[in-house]
Amino acid sequence: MKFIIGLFLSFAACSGLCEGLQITDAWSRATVEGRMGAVYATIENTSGNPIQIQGIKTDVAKVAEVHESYLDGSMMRMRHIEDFMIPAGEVRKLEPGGLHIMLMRLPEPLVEGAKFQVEFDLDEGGNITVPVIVGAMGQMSKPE
Ligand SMILES: [Cu+2]
Repeated sequence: MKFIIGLFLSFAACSGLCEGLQITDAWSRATVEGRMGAVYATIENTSGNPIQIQGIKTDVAKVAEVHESYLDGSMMRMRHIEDFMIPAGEVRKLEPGGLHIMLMRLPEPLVEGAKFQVEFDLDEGGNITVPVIVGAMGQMSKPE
């Protein structure tokens, strides 16, 4: 029985990719001309080592970086997290009001219903490309 469970777990960890980092449920919101966008997702490190995201690339924005929203008194502010690290076995949720991938200098606004891709470069040399779906403006969770 132990053997069967072990087998199942190793399959689950490798569905889609075996890099050790699983990025799922990525979504974004429609934007207005000249404004920034954001990508939200669930990032899980299924490996036994910490993994750092070193760079993020996408065709829809000239700059993409990890940000964290935080409350400064009553003001919502954001800071850039330069070395975004996911400890071994941990999950980081990127969601409105918290961690997010900021998309800056968008040549074109993001349109509801569109799809695009984001590429994550990892410190161990690999990279992961993730599909992102664009929801409505003001959407608070992944579009159906
Ligand atoms: Cu931001």
